[in-house]
Amino acid sequence: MKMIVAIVQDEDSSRLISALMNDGFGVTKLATTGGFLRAGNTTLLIGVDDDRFEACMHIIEKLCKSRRQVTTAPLTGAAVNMYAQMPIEVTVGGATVFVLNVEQFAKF
Ligand code: 2BA
Repeated sequence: MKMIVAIVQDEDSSRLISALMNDGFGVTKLATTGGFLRAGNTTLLIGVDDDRFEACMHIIEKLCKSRRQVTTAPLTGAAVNMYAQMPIEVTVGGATVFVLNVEQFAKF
């Protein structure tokens, strides 16, 4: 079994959760905040059996789109004085996905 930790954009989260649930995946949604943009995003925890792992990854890849976003993100360190007011453009997403092996799974 694997645990998929998928950080996705809020705009994609609703459709993604619906698609995963319709295919029988269990999903937990967390409201999270990106460290760079300091904007809201969504983190999904999805526990999947090994034989359904690829199907789950495929749904995530299919439904999460990358978007260009302009921001005046709060900068840290030496860059603060030089660039703090300059808008910058970044490409966010589709999805940032971490895959962990699950040692044990129990429901009580
Ligand atoms: P944020 O940290 O708000 O980052 C949003 C986007 O800003 C990133 O998109 C990336 O394109 C850009 N970005 C991030 N750090 C940057 C930096 N130091 N300099 C220039 N541009 C930077 P994504 O890479 O698609 O990441 C989307 C969200 O996924 C991130 O939101 C963060 O919440 C999460 N994330 C990405 N990589 C991560 C990691 N290694 N560990 C944990 N969370 C991660």
